[in-house]
Amino acid sequence: MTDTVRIIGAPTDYGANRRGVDMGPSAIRYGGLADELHGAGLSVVDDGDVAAPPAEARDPEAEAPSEGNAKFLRETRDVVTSLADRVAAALDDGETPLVLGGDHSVAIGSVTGSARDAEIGLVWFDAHGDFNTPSTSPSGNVHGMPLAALLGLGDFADTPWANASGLAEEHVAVVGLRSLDDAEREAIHDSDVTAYTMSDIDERGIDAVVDDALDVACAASDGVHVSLDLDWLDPREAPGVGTPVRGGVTYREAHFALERVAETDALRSLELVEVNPVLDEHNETAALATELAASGLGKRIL
Ligand code: B3U
Ligand code: MN
Ligand code: MN
Repeated sequence: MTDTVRIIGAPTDYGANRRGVDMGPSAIRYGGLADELHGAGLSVVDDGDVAAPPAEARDPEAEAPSEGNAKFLRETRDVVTSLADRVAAALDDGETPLVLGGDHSVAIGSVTGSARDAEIGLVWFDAHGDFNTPSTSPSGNVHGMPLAALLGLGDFADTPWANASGLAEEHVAVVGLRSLDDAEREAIHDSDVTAYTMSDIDERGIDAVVDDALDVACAASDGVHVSLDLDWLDPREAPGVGTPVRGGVTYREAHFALERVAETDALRSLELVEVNPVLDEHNETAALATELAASGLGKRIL
């Protein structure tokens, strides 16, 4: 990665089941992001936010892409399309994009932008698989679908804006799973994505699992995008997320994992998603997100 980080906010909650993640970028900035990154010896440029009109502003008459029961797909398409351009522009300018969500649907834009004219790997730290498609989703929330979208699965096979990344399943690793819908479980089994559950972490330790996940992603020739859903952590450490699931990784395990990411020297782009300040306690989840970003971007204690 490069020494200059370009922060890009994507303040959406279209894909979430609860309101509030659209304030994530502000909360993470307010939580001390620039200071943390400066402390890690990095230069920081803040590119502001992509335009994401509040859900209330949508025109119910406007024609929506017809993709099963997926909610706010048109709004999601508009945001991820401009986000992809911003991420690609940062990389073109020799900077490392740091995307702040927003719900996890924004990853469709971040990964597509990062993968433009490049072969990238992807590490997805999450309690959930995010492997639903509009037809399998029990909720219709697009934040449960971004990985399936990026891989062009199911209904997404004909959705060019959602699977423009050319991402290969063999270069994708998902880490920390503990909440999957039946159809997601099947789809993950049928794919060439490598998936690690919390049981794998319990059994083998965070170091072995993260090293294996990074090996999978680093097999791609042009670097790795890391997508960090804050619900990967246990809700005791990260209460301010939309869909908390008990039994997640600890504060120490999360830092260790991000430090390992930095050690590979393969990080191409990073994103932090699903911080919900409405549900947070004293902005602690947002502050934790800033710390983890610094670890992933190379902060060293000694
Ligand atoms: N799998 C469920 C729940 C969910 C996925 N991602 C989050 N929640 N954050 C769904 O709605 O697809
Ligand atoms: Mn997610
Ligand atoms: Mn999640």
